[in-house]
Amino acid sequence: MTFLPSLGTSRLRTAACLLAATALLSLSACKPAAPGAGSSASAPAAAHFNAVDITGADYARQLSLKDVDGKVRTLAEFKGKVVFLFFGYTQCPDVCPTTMADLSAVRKKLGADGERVQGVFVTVDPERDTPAVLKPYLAAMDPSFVGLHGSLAETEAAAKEFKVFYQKVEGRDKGYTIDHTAGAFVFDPEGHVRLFVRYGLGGDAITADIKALLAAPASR
Ligand SMILES: [Cu+2]
Repeated sequence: MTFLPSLGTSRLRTAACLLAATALLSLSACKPAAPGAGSSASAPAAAHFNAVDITGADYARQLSLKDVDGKVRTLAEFKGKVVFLFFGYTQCPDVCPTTMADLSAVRKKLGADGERVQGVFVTVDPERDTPAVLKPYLAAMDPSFVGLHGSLAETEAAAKEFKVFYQKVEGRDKGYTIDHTAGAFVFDPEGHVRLFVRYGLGGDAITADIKALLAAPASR
């Protein structure tokens, strides 16, 4: 099962397309603007994205957790890059590996610009996803990805800040799976949260959105 966070719609009523997007039903109506096309390149508020535009959201603003080497990492240190942040767990059978593989492919597709895209993976299964488990998992996906790990309380707080849902589901035998929000948050190079990428959006759509964010002037 997949879940979407509440999208704070009252903060998003800036364009008809955004309203359609927040309904999460008619995303195909929101075609991306070709980067540089038209005469309104200086008006980032008018940009259309494939993902859900959550610019100005009053959540997903901060994060501070340790990486797999025990170093505290914050979003602020990634300024200048587009950050693609994802909550998941390494034993996830489908959503997490697919999402991370998509992002890895997007980075390759972007060529040199891919260096300016930072994947960040926050585990919602800190008990099993120890740094020793996270490190090789992410290295195999894409060595540039940063894996973050917190205590149970820290993980809960981080998920709350991002309105991310996650819940253990006990298996029939031993072990468990975790239902969790299947989507990623994208931050622009200024460090502002801009997009929520639904699971399954696809590499091409994500690439177009990230390109637009890399090319855009400061969001405010
Ligand atoms: Cu998953």
